Amino acid sequence: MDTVSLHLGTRAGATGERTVSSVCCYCGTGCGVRVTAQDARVLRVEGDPDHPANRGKLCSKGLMLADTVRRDEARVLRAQWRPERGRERSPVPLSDALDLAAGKLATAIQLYGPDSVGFYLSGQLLTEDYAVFNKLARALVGTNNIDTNSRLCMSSAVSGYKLTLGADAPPACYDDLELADTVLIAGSNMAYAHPVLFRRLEVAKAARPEMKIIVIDPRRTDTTALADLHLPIVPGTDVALFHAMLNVMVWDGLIDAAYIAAHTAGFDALKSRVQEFTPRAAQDVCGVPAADIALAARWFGQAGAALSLYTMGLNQSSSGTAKNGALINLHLATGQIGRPGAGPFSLTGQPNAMGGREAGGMATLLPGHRDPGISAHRQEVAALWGVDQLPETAGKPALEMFDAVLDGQIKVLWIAATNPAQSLPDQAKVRAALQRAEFVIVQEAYAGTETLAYADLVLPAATWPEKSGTLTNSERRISRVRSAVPPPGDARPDWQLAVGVAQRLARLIAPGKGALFDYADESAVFAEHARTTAGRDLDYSAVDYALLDRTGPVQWPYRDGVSTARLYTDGQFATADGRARFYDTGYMPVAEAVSAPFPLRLTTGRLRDHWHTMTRTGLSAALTRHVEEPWLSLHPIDLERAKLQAGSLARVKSRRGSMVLPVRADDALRPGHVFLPMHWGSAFMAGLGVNALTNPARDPVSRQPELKHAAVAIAPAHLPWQVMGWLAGDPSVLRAQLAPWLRRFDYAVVLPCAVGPGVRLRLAADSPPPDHVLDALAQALGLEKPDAAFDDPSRGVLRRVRLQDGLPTAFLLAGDVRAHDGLLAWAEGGAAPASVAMLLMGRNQAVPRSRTVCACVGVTEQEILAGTQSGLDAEGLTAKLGCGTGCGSCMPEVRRLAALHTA
Ligand SMILES: Nc1nc2c(c(=O)[nH]1)N[C@H]1C(S)=C(S)[C@@H](COP(=O)(O)OP(=O)(O)OC[C@H]3O[C@@H](n4cnc5c(=O)[nH]c(N)nc54)[C@H](O)[C@@H]3O)O[C@H]1N2
Ligand SMILES: Nc1nc2c(c(=O)[nH]1)N[C@H]1C(S)=C(S)[C@@H](COP(=O)(O)OP(=O)(O)OC[C@H]3O[C@@H](n4cnc5c(=O)[nH]c(N)nc54)[C@H](O)[C@@H]3O)O[C@H]1N2
Ligand code: SF4
Ligand SMILES: [Mo]
Repeated sequence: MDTVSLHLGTRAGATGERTVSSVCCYCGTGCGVRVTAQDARVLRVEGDPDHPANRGKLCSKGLMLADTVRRDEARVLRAQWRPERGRERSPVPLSDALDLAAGKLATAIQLYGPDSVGFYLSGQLLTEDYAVFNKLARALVGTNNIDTNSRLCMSSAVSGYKLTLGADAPPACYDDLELADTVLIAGSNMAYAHPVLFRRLEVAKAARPEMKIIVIDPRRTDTTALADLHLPIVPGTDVALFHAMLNVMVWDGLIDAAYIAAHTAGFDALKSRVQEFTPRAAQDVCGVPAADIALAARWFGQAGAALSLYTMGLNQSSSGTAKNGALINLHLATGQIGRPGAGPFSLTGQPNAMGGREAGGMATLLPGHRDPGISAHRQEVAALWGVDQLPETAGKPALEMFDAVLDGQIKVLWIAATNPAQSLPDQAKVRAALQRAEFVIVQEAYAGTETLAYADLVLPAATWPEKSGTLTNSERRISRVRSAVPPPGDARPDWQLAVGVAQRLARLIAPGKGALFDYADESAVFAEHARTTAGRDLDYSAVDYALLDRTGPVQWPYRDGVSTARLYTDGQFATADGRARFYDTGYMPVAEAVSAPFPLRLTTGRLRDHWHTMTRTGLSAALTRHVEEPWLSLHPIDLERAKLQAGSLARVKSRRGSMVLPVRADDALRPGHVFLPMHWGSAFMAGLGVNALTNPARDPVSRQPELKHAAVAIAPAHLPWQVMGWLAGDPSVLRAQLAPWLRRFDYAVVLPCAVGPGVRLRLAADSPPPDHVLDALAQALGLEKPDAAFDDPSRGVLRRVRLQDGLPTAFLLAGDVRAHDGLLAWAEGGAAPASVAMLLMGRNQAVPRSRTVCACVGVTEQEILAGTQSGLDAEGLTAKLGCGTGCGSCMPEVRRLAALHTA
């Protein structure tokens, strides 16, 4: 009985509080959460002990979810429209906005045909959202131009699975993390990106230390801290490495000939291909010792059960499909699939990238794992939807879609739940396309995103925890997302906005088709979608909301009332003859050669506490503390070679763009390699953000771009005139207010504060600006009439502070920033200085605040280092300081810091 009431989702308490079972809105782990709300307020978010994905655990991002729920100006609360470019947008009633969208679509379809419309969606939509958008695009508009940011994320995993196993389905499940004897983690920093799964692996490894963990990553990440063997390969060389591992397995007799004979095809060709990939040959290509490659092969080949976990280090590559295929080859050759603890397990990035793949939410997919290029599949879907036919012309994948916008083929672009003006590679081109489009619709939940700047029409979207629907996590598990509070303002769930436009558009272009979008509620959308899976590899046609309420989350395929934990247990694959295919592929180097004048390799990726373009995590001070600002990290040798000091500003350039930011020394990188976090874009800094630099070259099969590799150059940026400002208040309001300053300097950032609500402003220029600019700057921070000042405008120096009740509420240091740390310490609640004037002159000694390592408990690096100096190990630190006792996401770092001192 208990489980019934739990899974039903909502439980009311005495004080008007209610608790709703739902799922975290971030990564593809798909952790269950319990959201407690009162009226429209979310009071707290906790891990759901009954959810099989996380059994109550959450990472720092999940634990801080309540911090990021907003109902004010941080959100898009109303529809907005600008009748002409260059004008400001103004609010319009939602129904007018839906009319406008329908009108624009109808005109484009009538004048230029259905393929003049493009939909660019997101792996963060719910399955119901995809289902409606997909039907709208293909069955009503009549175009296959519907793609998602999964093209930047999972599409190489999709093609890898389909070309080998026959269907886009991860064959393993989370329980395999405990059952594996060897775990191969390739191109995944799961300590940061899938922390709750990583925690499970840490526990498993502690319980069974003989478990072997191999990590393949060019960087020494926190994930490598758990590794018995780390292979820091040169980026892009994974295929050579996997082939060499197979070479060793063949020589050592570690392959499973019986399995190969019974269940696969194509081994002989692959076997002769890998002959040339000796460990020695691979050592030269991959930059890791031949002996380590051989050791990895043996650990894998000799394991009772071998599990691979892999993500963007494989997928985001111009050979992403080949990397996936070459890794899956290892499993097929050794029969390490379809058994407990074994299998090639692609972890999904976004919460519902899987649901999108199921619902056909990509140009190259149709609902129920069908293919728009196959006429029988189009016919089946048309029949299920009750239309005569679906469009034949191939749809455009993400980057091709933006190319088509740029060359004028696509006129109307509808963007939902993604921020392409930050996340797509080669931003200069992306921005040009957005500028060129005739009409851009942006359906967005949070205010101030990079992409909103290009919107002609903004549709206000509801978001977590307002939305209701389903999603599928990495282990094929379908969970209910339940709304805990109503959406604010005019915001509506994404599927409802799509229905609103679809019904209006039908009236304009195909009156009979309005009925296609008559859904009573989201459960009706799900029911229609679930029917498209009947008889397919992923069959969950028997699943509906009532069943999910009764039983809790289920794993597809779901047949005869039973979830399927693992696929291919009988050795029958989803191909016509039931045999899996070896992927016979050569090794191709990265698309962009690294040579003068771009001698360094740039790779990009994630930080622990930020999510993508930070629209949500940037609202939580606690999540900002781990890493407060964007920097470029380089190996100390490269830093020296470039004549740079840690903390100084550098200009980094690629063939496509450049940016200025501070540098850091990081010996976790290989010499010649630099790393940039993906999170900060032009909403936070001068220029076009990290993707100003990245390469749009893409995989020939999956069309996924090589976001993990670009050739760059770096040089000191001589910008001696510096500004540091700080202002208390709501960060989203202040960021909007200060945004114009980002466009006036080579280096400029406006960042959320890590302590208390507010923003920090930093600017740099080669010489002081004229007086009127200094005045404007002071005015922007509300410091025209400061409470204390020490100025010397002739040298471009302003030092000003505004006080309230004896505490700073704003300060500005221009031309002389020595007082910064002291002022910030005071502003953040430190003791008042004996003399404000002395402080402004920078005569007070202040220790800069130490970086926070543990976001949950608020333990700093300095406290941890002091603890290790007094002889504490990681466990001792946890006991004394409490770090790691919240979500535990910081434990790899705590262990690393502890080891650093004892080493
Ligand atoms: N904290 C946090 N978690 C997230 C997200 C987030 O934004 N923040 N986003 C979610 C999403 S959508 C995704 S897709 C996942 C991504 O999860 P991950 O893929 O784990 O994260 P990344 O940091 O993008 O890249 C992983 C690693 O690939 C390595 N790498 C680079 N080039 C190569 C290569 O050629 N070969 C190999 N073997 N490795 C290489 C990088 O050094 C990096 O450490 O994270 C999800 N979880
Ligand atoms: N250089 C570099 N670039 C990368 C990557 C990389 O590793 N390196 N990784 C790539 C990958 S794997 C991914 S997945 C992408 C992610 O890139 P994006 O998808 O662009 O990133 P997000 O910030 O998650 O964007 C989601 C947007 O949807 C809004 N939103 C939130 N909830 C809702 C909702 O319910 N409805 C609607 N309509 N909007 C909502 C958010 O405010 C936000 O603006 O970035 C890619 N870009
Ligand atoms: S691991 Fe963290 S971000 Fe991912 S679903 Fe769980 S709580 Fe959310
Ligand atoms: Mo992703």
